Amino acid sequence: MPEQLLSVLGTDGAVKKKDRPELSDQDLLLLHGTMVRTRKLDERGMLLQRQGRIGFYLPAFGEEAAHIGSAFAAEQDDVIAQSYRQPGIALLRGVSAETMLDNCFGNAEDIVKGRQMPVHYSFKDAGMISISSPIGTQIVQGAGIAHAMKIKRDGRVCITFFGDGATSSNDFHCGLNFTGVSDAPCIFACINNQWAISVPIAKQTASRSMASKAAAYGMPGYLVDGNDVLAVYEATRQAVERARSGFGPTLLEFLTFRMGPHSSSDDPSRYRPAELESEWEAKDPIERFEAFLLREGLLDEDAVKAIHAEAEAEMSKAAKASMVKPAPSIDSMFDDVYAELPAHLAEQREQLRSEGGDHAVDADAAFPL
Ligand SMILES: Cc1ncc(C[n+]2csc(CCOP(=O)(O)OP(=O)(O)O)c2C)c(N)n1
Ligand SMILES: [Mg+2]
Repeated sequence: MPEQLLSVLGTDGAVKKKDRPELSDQDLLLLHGTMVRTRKLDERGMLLQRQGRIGFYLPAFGEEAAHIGSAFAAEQDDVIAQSYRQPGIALLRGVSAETMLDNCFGNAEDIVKGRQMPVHYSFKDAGMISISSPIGTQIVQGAGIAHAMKIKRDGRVCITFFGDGATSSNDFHCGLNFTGVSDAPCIFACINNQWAISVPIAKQTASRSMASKAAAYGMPGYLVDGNDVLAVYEATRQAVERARSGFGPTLLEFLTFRMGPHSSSDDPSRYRPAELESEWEAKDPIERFEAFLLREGLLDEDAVKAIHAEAEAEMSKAAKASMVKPAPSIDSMFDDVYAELPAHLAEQREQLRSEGGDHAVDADAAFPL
């Protein structure tokens, strides 16, 4: 029944023994550590934008359980087709905060040489697709990736993450319809944070839930408490097992709340009441998981404080390292497009070099947004 909200953790962190997923203490601490590091990375990213050091940032405040808990149920060689609001997956998969911030600065060590927007990461080596800004494109990319996995019978699965707003896109229909028919190993993970910039969920759909849409595509759908990292993990684990065993796709809806602005360019106080924000702040997924870890005796108050301080120091160090790196060389814009540079571009490159190359660029010019 999709309308039943699946949860494991009570708001006080208590968990019924029978519902507890099989995770080792080490796993539980890794999940918690990654959630805290993600929160601190986002705080640092917003700070860097407010300081005018980067042009744009987009945080995932409040959505740490929904994406990190879910990605934790996949193996490292499974593929993630994500949107711009799941930064914790890269951290979970071993990408360093410095590498992520190199993208935000668009500096010389940025993997994509400053050609992408900030927070639009490209971490192929971590099994993650390059993030696109147009809403929903990763849903069809995920469906296609899973279809290829099915043809190759390589035993892998793909999880695609998208927001509630993306369920109104053509790509949502194409991706789910196609996969409902192909039975490819794709998990459709809708992070319902109840807002698509300023559009509330009530104006997004007249459906009872996003999970209920699964019925139309011939796949199971489950509504999961997205602020409950253990429920998110367990629901995804079961969907991954189902997909890997050849039984096809699942639609998961993680109900959560975007605790921060849509991005550094947004001011949510203009369109949503402060009381709603405080209501959801009280349901903070990190605090809820910490209540569980304290109850279980896996952490005490001092250890929690130390984990937060360590994550903050990590992000500060990463930011300091990224911000002093030079911009990509201007020559690099001629790279990667043609195997052999056509004559007219070679000529333009020569002209640029003769005009001073990198020195012709004002590195202090305002960010063009
Ligand atoms: C095709 C398309 N239309 C509109 C936009 C502008 N836009 C950027 S983010 C966004 C909201 C998306 O909301 P949701 O899918 O709920 O994801 P969230 O930002 O809440 O994580 C919109 C409309 C876009 N990027 N692409
Ligand atoms: Mg949303």
